[in-house]
Amino acid sequence: MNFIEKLTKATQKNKSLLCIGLDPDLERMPDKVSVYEFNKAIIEATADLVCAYKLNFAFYEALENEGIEALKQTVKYIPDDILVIGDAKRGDIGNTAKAYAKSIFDNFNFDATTVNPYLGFDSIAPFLQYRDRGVFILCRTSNASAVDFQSLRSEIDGSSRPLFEIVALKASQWNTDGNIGLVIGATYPEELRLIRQSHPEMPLLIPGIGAQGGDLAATIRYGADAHGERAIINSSRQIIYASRENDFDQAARRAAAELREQINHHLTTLTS
Ligand code: OMP
Repeated sequence: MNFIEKLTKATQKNKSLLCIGLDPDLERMPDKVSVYEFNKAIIEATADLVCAYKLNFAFYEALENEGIEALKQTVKYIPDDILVIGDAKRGDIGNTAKAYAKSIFDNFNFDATTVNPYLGFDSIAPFLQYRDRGVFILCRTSNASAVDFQSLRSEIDGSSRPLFEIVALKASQWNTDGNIGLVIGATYPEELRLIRQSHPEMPLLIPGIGAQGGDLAATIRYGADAHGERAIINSSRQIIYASRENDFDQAARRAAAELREQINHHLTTLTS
């Protein structure tokens, strides 16, 4: 099964576009709970509510060996029918990219990853060679400074376009094996609308809901494809830190259930 089939199955089975970001931060986690125990409890409490989990490498690397071990064990613990995204945002010259891809896909066994396109095609090609895995290319990031480079206009095929649109165009040209997706922040709904319009079938990973204040209604309206699918709506802090007490897993479940319900409500308004 390739990553799109896995994503579609998980979305349909759990009636969910929700992706929970497992971004462990010791300062916000309950005391005396290890990173792996924390993740395990959240996964146990929410696995029927999501289409994917996303693990951002930064939070694990910051915790040295314990973090890396927790990253490995967490990927193994996630049920096989849920998509697991390793958010590594890699981008480097070809042979280095090949080592990154081996680490993420062979060693950690992620179904998909995030990559930074600044170095161009040969930095992404080693990831694409894993044809059954997903490669999400940063297109329009959720942060305020996204405009610094991503909004700069450049000439392509005789017309002037902002860089994020050119990234999306190139990504669709590179997508010969159907394993590319794009990352677009929920904090930029107009850009999301433009990209979805030009790339109706592209899977979109959309972070920025919750702690970053992205607009959920607009995200669903513009981000979902014609079947109400292929949009992976990520929320990390709002869900995993819903409580710092012993009930943190059940609080995460309540927050995830509520967000999934809101997403599904917005989806019904699209089709009605
Ligand atoms: P919360 O703001 O806590 O929901 O976390 C957002 C997660 O999505 C973090 O892991 C970010 O690194 C990631 N992210 C963004 O916030 N903005 C982006 O543009 C891209 C990503 C990402 O690639 O997932």
